[in-house]
Amino acid sequence: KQEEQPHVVFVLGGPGAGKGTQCARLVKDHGFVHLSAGDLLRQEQQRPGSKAGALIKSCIAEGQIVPQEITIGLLKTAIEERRAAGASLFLVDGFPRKMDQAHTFEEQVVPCEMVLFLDCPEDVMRERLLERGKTSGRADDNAAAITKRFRTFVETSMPVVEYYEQHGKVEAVTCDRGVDEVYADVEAALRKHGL
Ligand code: UP5
Ligand code: MG
Repeated sequence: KQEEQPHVVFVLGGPGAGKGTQCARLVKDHGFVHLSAGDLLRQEQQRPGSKAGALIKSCIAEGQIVPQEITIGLLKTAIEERRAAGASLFLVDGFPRKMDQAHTFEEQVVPCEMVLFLDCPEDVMRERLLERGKTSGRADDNAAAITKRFRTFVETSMPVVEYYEQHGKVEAVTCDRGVDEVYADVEAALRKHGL
């Protein structure tokens, strides 16, 4: 089973669109492994002795994208660990956020099978993030950081979605609806690609 390439789905969408929420359900029902690039970066930031901790912290607080070497290193390690344990279906959440990351990952790891694009209006995402910010403890769930995250998403990350759109790999799901309704369309989108 190790010879077989892993299947990777990129789960993209603006801050607060619901990437983590939808991925958690897919793990439960469909046996995917969920790797959130943001979660891996936050873990690395807190790891004692991490050389990248300070840089990760400042990038996240400013809504900037962490240099790809760091993020891809963390993703590669996580994928290798889970593959060694027999996993083959991966949801890579919140990555790639920039074109260079997309190319490097596909060269060094594996081409993605499809992109699940969670499409949500900014006012809905802002409201969700501000609400979550009351309890999340996330350094970037405040009005000022949210504005910066939105700008980075539109300017730098949407071109990645458009690139994959041109290659016929994108399934878009509208996300300003209840979690269950969104999830039904997410499942249908994956089914279309045999996943
Ligand atoms: N919620 C979810 N779905 C809902 C629904 N249908 N109806 C009502 N409420 C819904 O959801 C957000 C909130 O909304 C939650 O409270 C949820 O209950 C509710 P969640 O599922 O967490 O949304 P998600 O899209 O995962 O939002 P998140 O805040 O995680 O998105 P970001 O893309 O901003 O965060 P991420 O962790 O991916 O990245 C953070 C930062 O890390 C980036 O800004 C960047 O600085 C850095 N980063 C990199 O540099 N490189 C990377 O590759 C990745 C991250
Ligand atoms: Mg998330």
